[in-house]
Amino acid sequence: MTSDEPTGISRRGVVKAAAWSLPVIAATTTVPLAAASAAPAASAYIATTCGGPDRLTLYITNSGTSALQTFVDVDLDDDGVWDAGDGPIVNPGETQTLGYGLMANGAYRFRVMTADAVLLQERVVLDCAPVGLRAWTTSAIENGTNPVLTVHLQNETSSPMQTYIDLDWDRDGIPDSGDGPVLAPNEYREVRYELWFADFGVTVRNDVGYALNTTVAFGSGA
Ligand SMILES: [Ca+2]
Ligand SMILES: [Ca+2]
Repeated sequence: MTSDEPTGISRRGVVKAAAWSLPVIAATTTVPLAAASAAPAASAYIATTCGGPDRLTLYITNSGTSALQTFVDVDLDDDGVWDAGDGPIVNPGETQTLGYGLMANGAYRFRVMTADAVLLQERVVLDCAPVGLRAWTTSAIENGTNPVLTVHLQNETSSPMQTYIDLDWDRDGIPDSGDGPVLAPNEYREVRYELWFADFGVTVRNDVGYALNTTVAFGSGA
């Protein structure tokens, strides 16, 4: 993995599922740790989508009548020690969706709690087939003022490949412009964009799934 590829665990709050994202409920075992207590007015589950921009998505639903502070713990390296944790406040009747990006294959543990109940504790094993496409970005300010983004594409298969590069200017999860070349077998290609936006999302995919899902910021240094 190069430094330009997404680290995968930068959690994003995904507001809307993209049209191509078809969640499949992970085939893992959920331990009902809170079974003995009163049924919590909330629930949580994890869906996996190998071909989507978020390979792991956590859904937390508050079916109660008051806002609920939740706590989300994630064990990234499956060593039994929680590595990251926070959690949203979920309003009554609301489902919060937390996307976890292009996670690498492997095992991840999640725990979702409220102040007095464990809603979910689950170990998810991700085993996604390779998409055959590697993509990364580089950026530069040319001539002192012109921001230029270069999207690098590498077809890692021996077949022609249609690619899709989507740019999301306002980072609302909905692509605002898109194109993408057809790569010859094993072709490496650079696609150049001269840009005037400071902060935007970039996704690259083929017909199998996503190779890149990241954000790019051209900072002023301030
Ligand atoms: Ca850990
Ligand atoms: Ca958009």
